[in-house]
Amino acid sequence: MRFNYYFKLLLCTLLVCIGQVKLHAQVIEKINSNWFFYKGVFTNPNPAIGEIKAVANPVNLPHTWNREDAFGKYTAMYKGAGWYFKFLNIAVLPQERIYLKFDGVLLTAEVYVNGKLVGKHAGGYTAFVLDITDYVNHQQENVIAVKADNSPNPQVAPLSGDFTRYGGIYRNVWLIKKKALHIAYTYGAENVQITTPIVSAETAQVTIKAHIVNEGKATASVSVRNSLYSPDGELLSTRTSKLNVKSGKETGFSTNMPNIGKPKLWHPDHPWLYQVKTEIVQNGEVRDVVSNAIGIRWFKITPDKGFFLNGEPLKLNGACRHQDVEGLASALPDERHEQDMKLLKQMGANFTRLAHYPQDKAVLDACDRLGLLVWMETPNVDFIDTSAAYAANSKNQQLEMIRQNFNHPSVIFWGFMNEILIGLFRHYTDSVSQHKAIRQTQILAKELNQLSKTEDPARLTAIAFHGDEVYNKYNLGNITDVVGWNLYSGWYGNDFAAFDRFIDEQHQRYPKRSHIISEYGAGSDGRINTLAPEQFDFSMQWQQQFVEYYLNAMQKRDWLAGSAAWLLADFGSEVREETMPRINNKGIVFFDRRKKDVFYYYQAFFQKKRPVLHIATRDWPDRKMQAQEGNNNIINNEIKVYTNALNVQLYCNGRLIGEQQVKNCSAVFKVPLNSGQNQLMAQAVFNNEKVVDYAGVDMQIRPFQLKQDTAFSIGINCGSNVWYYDTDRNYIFEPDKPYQKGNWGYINGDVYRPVANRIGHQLQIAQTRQDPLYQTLRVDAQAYQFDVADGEYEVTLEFVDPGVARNTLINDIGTQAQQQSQKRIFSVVLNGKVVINNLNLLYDFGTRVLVQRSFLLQVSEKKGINIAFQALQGKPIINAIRIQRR
Ligand code: GCB
Repeated sequence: MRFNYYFKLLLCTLLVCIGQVKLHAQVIEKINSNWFFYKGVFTNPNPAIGEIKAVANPVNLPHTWNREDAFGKYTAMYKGAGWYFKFLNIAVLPQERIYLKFDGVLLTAEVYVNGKLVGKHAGGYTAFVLDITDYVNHQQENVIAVKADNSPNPQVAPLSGDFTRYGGIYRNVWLIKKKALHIAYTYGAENVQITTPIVSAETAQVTIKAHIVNEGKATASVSVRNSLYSPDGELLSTRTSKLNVKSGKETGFSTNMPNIGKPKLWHPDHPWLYQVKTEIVQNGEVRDVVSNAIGIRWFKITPDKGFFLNGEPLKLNGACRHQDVEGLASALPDERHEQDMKLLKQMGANFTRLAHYPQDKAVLDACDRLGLLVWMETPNVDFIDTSAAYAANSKNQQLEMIRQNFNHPSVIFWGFMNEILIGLFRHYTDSVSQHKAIRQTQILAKELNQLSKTEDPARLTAIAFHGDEVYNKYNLGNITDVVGWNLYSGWYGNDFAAFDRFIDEQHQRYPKRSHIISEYGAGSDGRINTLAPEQFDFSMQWQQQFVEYYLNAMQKRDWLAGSAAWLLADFGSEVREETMPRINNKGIVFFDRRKKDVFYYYQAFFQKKRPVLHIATRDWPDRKMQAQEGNNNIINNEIKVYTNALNVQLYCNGRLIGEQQVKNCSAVFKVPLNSGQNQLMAQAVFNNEKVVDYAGVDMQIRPFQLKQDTAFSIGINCGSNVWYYDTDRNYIFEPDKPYQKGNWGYINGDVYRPVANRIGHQLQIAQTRQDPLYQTLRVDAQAYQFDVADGEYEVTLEFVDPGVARNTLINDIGTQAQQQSQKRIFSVVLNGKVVINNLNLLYDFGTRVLVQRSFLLQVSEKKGINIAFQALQGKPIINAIRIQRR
């Protein structure tokens, strides 16, 4: 190692001396690879490499220690300290300064170099820069040790939230060498701020403000050379300013570039980027250089006509985005960030709300380049802490966000609070502390707004509320330029039309406010499909219905600035149970970014230029259904086509099913599907261009007369309206239905609805991954009857006591349900024989534990299969039935 170091130093010195290489202004190296990670408390920040190798794991960054445990159902994810170590030689020339830049460490960080604490940072979503020059050992290998900690911390936002706070160094780390004279770092950003104080379609003035620091021993006379390049890379103008910077001091300067005539404007449809190169020159040598991509554009928002970009109205159409991906959690390579923004563009979006925290630079770079307008916010979520320390940190995060992202043309809104009163009344339980918290929230909101305006008068400020009057009551709606509403009527709340009523009322009562829909969405689980969707069933089809309603309702209202769907992709939520514990599945695409059919609805809705035609059966290609009496070969299904064309034709297996006028980007056809593979083809004309789409649906049809079915096999999702695909058994469970003679079904009983308008419950189930199958149930059935042929069958009965239906989530404002656990003791009689005697699920197994009982049964004398329930106490329940002929 030593030899290596001296050799490099010698080589550098030689090359410099003989004048073959000019002094490089700077070296910026991403140092993501070959770190070591130790989970837990480590007491020695200056260990020898041997010590670390013995106890820590080699890792590359980005890294989070919660990649797997954040998704465990019954084990808590690790929240605490984690230590990262990197051993490296740092060759430095005299007069150089060395910095470490961390793009994101969650939640707090302490950075040590060779055992000495260099600095600390609190806030998991913004970058920070540390000057490590005086800690570096030039003679030998250095140890960088970083203690990250994601323990809940009352002084650092977020304190709450429906998203997982994965710990670790989960963004890039940079080693930066600068000359003594260079552009200063302020709040984790290079201090160059570029604005366009004069801007129109005719002319634009670019103003550059920067701070230069002189860490050399003598006053430096400096030229700051700014060069402006056109989107094609042509040098448009150069301006040089001269100034003196005293030793150890920072000096600011400002310059206006010559106006650009008829600038190429930045717009989602043509995101032209100009470049500004800022060079610090001393004695003819470039000491530092920073380049920024900028966009020439202007915007405003009005309460009655919405958002305007470059003088033209533009409805903001888009989706929110969280930063995690299946398999990687929050530790994403840059490419993944960019790919998400591309997905949004492909969807036809022009807008994204980065929820609920500042996101990676790669996201913003992509938004600038691709043309997406951005709402960025700091993570004050659900409630705040009333301490001065919390407020100070919160303001610091706001400043860091603004400074670090100031030059991105994509950013239009600075936000700072999400649903900030939703958790307040739960967190603060007595009226005195509630009062104080409300007061403090008002003060902090005003301060954050003021700070954002002072830092950046050209941007708009934004805040997001949940659909509750409480924000008006406490005057939080008059602070920011834009008020965002997160509205979920038809999901948490009961009816879709409540959305229209709520937002119209807000508009009427507060005609001077500019409103935007900052969230709306419904959950969907790829395993759940249905022909009869209903609220909160997590079917792909209810989500589609929800989105179809909302998009149309929002589009109609001119005064509404726009909307951001909740949200682009499914994401990790440490607090959530539902059908996919630890995952919020309201995504337009899945957690792994596979597209849901609803993606194409957005595309059809937003995309005006290119044709979109999509048969919405991809979410549900494999179907298994029960034939109706009298027709064993064909089942009618409603099939939807999403398109932006005016008319569409649908063919099934070569036969024209019909032609329809498209309404609201959708056409629904009643399609007779055969047993086996069905080929669907949709055809439309868009702007004289013929477009087609093909999709396949595989249909298994069970004959109505079950006696004819010699390979009888069935799974029943008792008390449910949905088909459920069990991914472990690779098997489809069908929705419940009443008994029909010759066929199968329940006799009496009810669907379990602990809360009005909700089918089943949303709590996780032990000993299975198939939670949704067991969250719905039939209560108090007298029996199930199957009129099957004689023979041998295996009958499996599955029971899960639902326990107490409780409201686990702050966000779930639809219900405040609490239901008592019910004691139930019952027996099951299979074809006249008691096979389960006095089953007491609660007592014998506990709540929400899967209990499976399987029996072999000889069916004779054409009696079929009868499963009867006999209650000793309470009402019997059944969650799933599986019968297989042997
Ligand atoms: C909200 C929150 C968001 C949640 C979402 C939901 O209103 O702002 O953080 O994830 O609802 O899915 O409930």
